[in-house]
Amino acid sequence: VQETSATSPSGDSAVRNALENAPTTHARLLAWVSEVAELTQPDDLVWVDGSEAEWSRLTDEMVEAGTLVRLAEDKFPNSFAAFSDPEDVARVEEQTFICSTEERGSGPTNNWMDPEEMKATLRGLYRGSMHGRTMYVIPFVMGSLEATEPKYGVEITDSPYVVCSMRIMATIGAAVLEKMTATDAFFVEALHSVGFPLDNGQRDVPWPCNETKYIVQFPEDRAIWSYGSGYGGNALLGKKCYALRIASAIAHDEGWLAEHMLVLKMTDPGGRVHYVSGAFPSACGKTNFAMIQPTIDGWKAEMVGDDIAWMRFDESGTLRVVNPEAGLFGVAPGTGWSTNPNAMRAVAAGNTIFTNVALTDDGGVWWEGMTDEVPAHLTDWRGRDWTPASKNPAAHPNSRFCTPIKQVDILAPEYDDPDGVPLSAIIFGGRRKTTVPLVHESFDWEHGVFEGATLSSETTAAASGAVGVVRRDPMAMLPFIGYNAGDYLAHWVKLGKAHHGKMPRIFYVNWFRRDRDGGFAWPGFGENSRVLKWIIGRLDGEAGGEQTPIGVVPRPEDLDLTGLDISEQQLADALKVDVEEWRRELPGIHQWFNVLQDSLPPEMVRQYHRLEVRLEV
Ligand code: GTP
Ligand code: SPV
Ligand code: MN
Repeated sequence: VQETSATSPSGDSAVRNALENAPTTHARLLAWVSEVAELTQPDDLVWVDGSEAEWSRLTDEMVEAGTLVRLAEDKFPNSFAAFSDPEDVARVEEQTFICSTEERGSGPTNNWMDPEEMKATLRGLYRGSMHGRTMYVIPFVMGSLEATEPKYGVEITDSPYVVCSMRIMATIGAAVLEKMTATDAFFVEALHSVGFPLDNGQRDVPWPCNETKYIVQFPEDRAIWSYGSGYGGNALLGKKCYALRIASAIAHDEGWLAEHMLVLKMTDPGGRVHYVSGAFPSACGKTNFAMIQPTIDGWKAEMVGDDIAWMRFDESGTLRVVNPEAGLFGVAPGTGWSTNPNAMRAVAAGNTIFTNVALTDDGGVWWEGMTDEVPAHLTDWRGRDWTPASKNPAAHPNSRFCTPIKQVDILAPEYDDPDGVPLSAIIFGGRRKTTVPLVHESFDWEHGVFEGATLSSETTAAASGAVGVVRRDPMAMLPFIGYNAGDYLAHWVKLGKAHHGKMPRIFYVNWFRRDRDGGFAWPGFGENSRVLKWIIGRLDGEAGGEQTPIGVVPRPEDLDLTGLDISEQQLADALKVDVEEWRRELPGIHQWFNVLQDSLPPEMVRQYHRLEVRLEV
């Protein structure tokens, strides 16, 4: 991509006009928007109002431009499919930076560059990067606009796909801008450009992006600068960049937690309610667990959130949790009528943007695992003819559906309560073929934090790079901690001490263990409700279990297996704690702790030694 020369006069005056007629008097916002326009040289500037009319206009324009395909109205009303550049399909962790002033502030697990140096590099890339395009200004709030201190942001982007996706994922537009202006509120500056300027008269491509990509957080400025990618967490900046990386840094300063967690409400047959959260790495089952369809009698599950949780203590010291998002950006493959009917109903209600799924010949979408029956012919995510004989999957493994949360019919009515819901249990989980049993309970908070700190999982297609490699992913936050990872673990330890006796109990699950034949040992999905019942039984002092070196594990008789088709052998494979396997786990944990060096909290070293003792090494 070449640097472009001077902007066209019409562009200049259109932008000036939009600035003069801005729907806000927020001084910092106006100054920032004109500064960015000056730098990026867009042809036009639009203040996004979040209206239905605006959505229609933008989706029409994107259909016209070939960015979106309109789906059949009778199947997926007001819904669209987008297809990204094949080089822009997932988060780019190797190009994601935490640019704190001191390198230590970013910690050993994040990429770091001096903030001034990074800003100079990025200014060079942003110079003229919106030429030939419209610059959109999206006021948004993460969490409730009615919160005591609403968490505002403004995303500037040159991607209409981002505008429409942000409209689903967050509360955006005129009402947000009005309140932000009236209270002269602080907002997080979130700048995004696809990095594909157009020369005068140059034809656009369906999915503009740039080979050079940077996803940069400046935690001290509470600012985000993203360049070169149009996909998901790289570009919808309210999500990972704000609600996790920037928010975790704010939370560290203010004594709360911003986590990569689902939140689920369970009501037992007696009407008792428990809220639980689950931290599983990307593409490891949060959305599915959040939308679980219980297979056990009398239990009801409702969803509060499927990806991000903000957890704060109320005056009584109870940990309460809020889902800051307004939509789902869910993994499509594996989501089907048998595995996750609640998600299928939500997307079938329409108003959805699918990205990198396959198209059916009758204007619908399909992906691996959606239906048991595989269509005889599809157009795959790269626009090629596809049949069941084709070698490649029809949908990209990280293809996604972007759907308003309100379309989830099992949504808990209190899902958007600004005060959140009280949390009873935290469940860590990873994707491991071996070693980690179906479920166990940690001994106490500190041990639970150790279990979260040493969480391991096989990498997935949610990030670019190798898939299936076991890595440590503390609290499922490895790519999302906005500051030093050792300090992050210390923050968890500290909160447990400060709120001793009031913290949620900590559990650990693995839906992905293999049996001796190589298949999944546990059927998963709705059957995970049996595990939830055991967890809640532990909270209520009703469920038994066996002490093992890693924690308390249910014996087969401790689980409600009524009506479940599972062999004794498979169940044993799922629940087994093999001391030898766990001994082999130690070097990996040791190596990971070495990475953290002097920022590793002493409590984690102590827990490591206790595990060694219990494993008799
Ligand atoms: P992100 O949105 O990337 O953070 O992912 P997520 O944690 O929400 O993952 P999601 O629920 O979308 O699941 C990812 C993949 O795991 C999908 O292909 C699911 O079908 C699969 N999956 C989810 N739950 C289970 C389970 O209980 N058993 C098995 N075998 N697979 C599961
Ligand atoms: C994840 O990777 O954890 C996601 C998808 O939830 S993205 O928003 O692209 O980061
Ligand atoms: Mn996620």
